[in-house]
Amino acid sequence: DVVPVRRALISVSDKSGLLELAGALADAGVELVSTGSTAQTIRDAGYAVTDVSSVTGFPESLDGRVKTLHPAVHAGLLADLRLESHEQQLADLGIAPFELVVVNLYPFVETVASGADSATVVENVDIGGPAMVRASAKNHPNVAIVVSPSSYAEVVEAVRAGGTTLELRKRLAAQAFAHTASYDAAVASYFATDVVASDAAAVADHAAAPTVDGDLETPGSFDETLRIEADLTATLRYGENAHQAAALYTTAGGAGIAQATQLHGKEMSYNNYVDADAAVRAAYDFDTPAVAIIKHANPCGIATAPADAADPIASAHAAAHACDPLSAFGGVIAANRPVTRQMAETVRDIFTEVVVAPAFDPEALDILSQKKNIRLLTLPSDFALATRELKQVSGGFLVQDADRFTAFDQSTWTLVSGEPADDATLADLAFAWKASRAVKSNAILLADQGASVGVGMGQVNRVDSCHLAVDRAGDRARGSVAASDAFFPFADGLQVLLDAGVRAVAQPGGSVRDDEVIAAAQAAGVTMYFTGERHFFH
Ligand code: 93A
Repeated sequence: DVVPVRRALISVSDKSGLLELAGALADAGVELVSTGSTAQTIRDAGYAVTDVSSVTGFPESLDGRVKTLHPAVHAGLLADLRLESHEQQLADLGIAPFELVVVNLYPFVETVASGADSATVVENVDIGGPAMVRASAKNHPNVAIVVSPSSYAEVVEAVRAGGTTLELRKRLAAQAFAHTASYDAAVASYFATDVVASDAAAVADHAAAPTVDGDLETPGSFDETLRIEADLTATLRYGENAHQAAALYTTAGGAGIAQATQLHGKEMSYNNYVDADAAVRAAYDFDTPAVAIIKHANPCGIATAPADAADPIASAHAAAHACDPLSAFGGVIAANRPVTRQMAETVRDIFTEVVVAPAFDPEALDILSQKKNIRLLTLPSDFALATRELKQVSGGFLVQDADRFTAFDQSTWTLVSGEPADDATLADLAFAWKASRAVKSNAILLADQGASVGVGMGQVNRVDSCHLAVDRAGDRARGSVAASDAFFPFADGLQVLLDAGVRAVAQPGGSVRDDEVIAAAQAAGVTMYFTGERHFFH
């Protein structure tokens, strides 16, 4: 099922990586056929290229609207050469087949986002490109279709090795159909609004992702006008779901996940960015080496390392993973220290979407790069957690200071039940309290020895979160410590934790029924502190 590549059709709006690709294909003896400015770019670099107009015998016409829409191209894309009749017909027609097609489409989303008028937007609806992409993807037994520069290296490698495999062509075809589907979804959503009257609204919609600019950095002060300044950095394959178009915007001078450098792996998805951000936020809450593993924006494990650990970040990862190995499958991992060889050797054997860290030791990078799909990201050297957060509501934005611990100093906690905790228990409570901040409300986090052992998240009542945390912890609930992101409104949730055998609890306090809650802790002889500060996270 290996198809050697003799002839390639290249037609790209995004020319990044084009010359490396064209050079490698030319060196491998592949004939290049190309459209207008793509052909020009290749030719200018000194490689031989055939103009598509000499293949079609028809000039590129109607301002480029008709370039590749011609049987001489499409028969070459759609012929199924496993069939003698197709091979014969191509020969009779004097048409040569393509074994490789590289297309990326007119930048529709970027054109909308730029505020262009509707005529320009409409002109950027690509017709010929998707036709080639879909034809080639349909004909994947014969043709490899590439829609993203991130696939160039892999395809060049296959060409050099003698041809593309069916496995590769099918995978590329799946990407290709997803790509045209999300492209058409973006076009449809643009047309669904009144194209003529609502250009401005469409631009505003597409600018809805950015964060706050530097004008809002002073805590507690809010400017008269919120100026959003963010640049379109990438269109993503799709949003939270495949039918949602999506893009990444970055703020000038920002130093966060949006500015991370990708060292390896598939393109970052919308959900990858959301989870990577949550993972980084959780891991960087700790000054000591820490790892957070996130799924659907919630932690399935957060851990620090024992003081005497030989390889602290590897220990922290192992402990975070042990919290909930089932959920960690397909997770996003953030480390607040460079990833070591030992950590990489463990991660290698666990299906993981993303690893983000300040750096990777060279051996760690070697090990993890052998996994084709895992995305490896390094944070900018001046990385800093956001100080202001912005959330879109219909018709406007909410802005708030990022959640910071002001009640982290345990000297400000109030002992309301049981004996004062010993140093080890206090350290565990401090860890649990901090870690609970990364858990969506209602959050209950059980911890032991600087690592989460059970997390109850995102429930609409605190009792369910308590049950979830205890169930996840299993045997490890007994003797663990618990943190709750907000007060217990009744004693029932706390009772679930007490029945499971937790040895100490930290919670904000402040319920009108605090007396009942304290009485339950006292009856169980369990140490409980009020921190005086709530950490809802929605
Ligand atoms: O205007 S089109 O819809 N009609 C076509 O026949 C056609 N063929 C390729 N757009 C068409 N393309 C697109 O042109 C490709 O998808 C690619 O994005 C772009 C490359 O054009 P150039 O090589 O001139 O930059």
